[in-house]
Amino acid sequence: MVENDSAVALAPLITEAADALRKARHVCVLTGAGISAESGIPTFRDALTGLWAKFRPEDLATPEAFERDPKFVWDWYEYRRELVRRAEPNAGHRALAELAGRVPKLTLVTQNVDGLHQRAGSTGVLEYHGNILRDRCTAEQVVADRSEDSRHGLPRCAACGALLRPDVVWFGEPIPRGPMIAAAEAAGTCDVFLSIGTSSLVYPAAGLAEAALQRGATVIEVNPGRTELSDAASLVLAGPSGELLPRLLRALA
Ligand code: BJW
Repeated sequence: MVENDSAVALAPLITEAADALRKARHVCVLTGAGISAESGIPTFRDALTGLWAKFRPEDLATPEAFERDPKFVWDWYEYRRELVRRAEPNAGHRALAELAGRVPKLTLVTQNVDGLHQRAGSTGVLEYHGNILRDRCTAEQVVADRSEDSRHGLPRCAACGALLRPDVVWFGEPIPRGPMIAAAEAAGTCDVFLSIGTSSLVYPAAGLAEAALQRGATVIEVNPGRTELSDAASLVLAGPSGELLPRLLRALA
């Protein structure tokens, strides 16, 4: 096979990343919207296309927006749910599921709400920002079923009739306690940290790579673009995760 220029330029970096993974006892992985881009799900900051193009995602993913206009916010989530339901995991998701079997311990933290890691075979995934396919009761704050009459208006809780919302974490809301504690523990104890397909703009998720760096871990970024993390990362693999993660896995063999 004739490799193109960027594939050749990346070869020593892939080898270096594979060496670090080979020596690692605990690998912590943080994924963001970029890993699902090759499954056809727009990244968070590219999410507003078509009818939604004139809005900013930062203005829709807030409790204030939902309070102001729940129907409008629900319409956006129903549109995105449909995209997620139709999407399939890609080679990047599958490579991470396989990587878990090749290293002594792997903790996978995802900021994504699409459930594609689980569908690719990853287990024990820490959903840092929730899951778009679940509904949560706004009164009891628990995952809930929809009442029968939800088809005629806004979705209502089958148990208590209160308004439902998507079970995701909006700006200004706390990260669910279980995933937050487990992710902090993994970032603080891993020897290799992989940051994949995230702009590293949103905290506290972006702080996980910083914690790993401070503790002396090798931090490897996989992303076709530069991010807030790129300058500090130990290694930057510049390219799409659906190509580079399978390549990294092959180099590990
Ligand atoms: C590819 C690719 C390919 C493309 N392959 N890559 C400290 C400092 C400053 C601010 C704060 C701070 N601490 C907290 C804040 C406030 C705020 C925050 O971070 N704001 C920033 C905008 C500055 N954080 C919060 O509010 C958080 N809560 C909190 O801190 O609570 C405190 C609290 C404590 C106790 C009580 C009460 C409160 C909550 C953050 C919630 C984020 N939620 C969202 C929405 C989820 C639901 C939904 O999807 O609708 O999560 S926002 C959005 O951003 C979403 C994402 O998970 C998250 C991260 O985005 P991500 O994944 O990085 O996507 P993109 O689009 O930004 O980047 C995609 C990347 O992929 C790009 O780099 C591309 O190049 C790359 N890419 N193709 C690989 N093929």
